Amino acid sequence: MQTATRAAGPTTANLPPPGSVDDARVRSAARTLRETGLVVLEDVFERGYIGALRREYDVRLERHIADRGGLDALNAKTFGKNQIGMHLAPLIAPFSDEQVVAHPLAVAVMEEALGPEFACSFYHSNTAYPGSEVQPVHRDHGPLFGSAEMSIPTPATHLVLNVPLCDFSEENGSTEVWPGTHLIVDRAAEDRGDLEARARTLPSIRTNVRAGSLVLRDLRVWHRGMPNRADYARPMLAIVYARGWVVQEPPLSIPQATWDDWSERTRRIFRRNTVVPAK
Ligand SMILES: O=C(O)CCC(=O)C(=O)O
Repeated sequence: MQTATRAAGPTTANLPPPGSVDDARVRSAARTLRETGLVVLEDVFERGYIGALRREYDVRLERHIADRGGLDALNAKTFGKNQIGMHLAPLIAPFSDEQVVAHPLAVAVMEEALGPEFACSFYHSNTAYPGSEVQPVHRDHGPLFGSAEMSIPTPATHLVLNVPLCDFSEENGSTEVWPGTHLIVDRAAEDRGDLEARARTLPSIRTNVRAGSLVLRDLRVWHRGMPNRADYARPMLAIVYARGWVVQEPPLSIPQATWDDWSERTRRIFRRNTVVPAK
């Protein structure tokens, strides 16, 4: 049996100096993220790069569906009809590319939002498959404390980095989000289950973004997957980063070859995970 070792974290001193990104863009993006709960970083990748990721993703997705007995069988386990959540394990190229998991612009914004010690232990994806239906309004993480203890919002603790793998539109099921809802602390325990009704009284937007953009979202933001009426799937990578003191379990298994390919800076972000020998 192969053994797994916990990845040793490089020290902060090993991080490359900042400066490769536009500081004004970072500050502006971090402010938007803080105030609205999400920010779109446009035109980060060439379309051809996303196209190549997409082709690899489609192979994994079709295998994922087939391995689970087809779409109908899989639907018994999905959150909404044809709304497919899939982990990207094993974490190998092209999904492990540092440009994806530790893009300098996204890293700089996350450092502003989560502090320099932020870490990642969750790598997932969401696909609105053709024929998908609307999901219930939900948040991926609630306020850190209930209102009995604290009725004011805390700064962000968890962010998801979404990497759209095609142009997102209302036709193909771009996510619906409620900006500003990351700052809502429920007044009563019973409010927690009633987001659907509450959301109807609040303004929402759709994440109609071009392929090549990144979307950073506070996990507390209310949102839902939407119907895909196109004849092709609408996938996005969903990588979660959290403040350094947050424990995200279970850790990811990172193949040794992936770990060896990464810079010290990327290893530091993924330091909480388990490096496993190649099979
Ligand atoms: O795919 C989307 O647009 C959102 C999916 C989602 O929020 C979920 O599955 O929890």
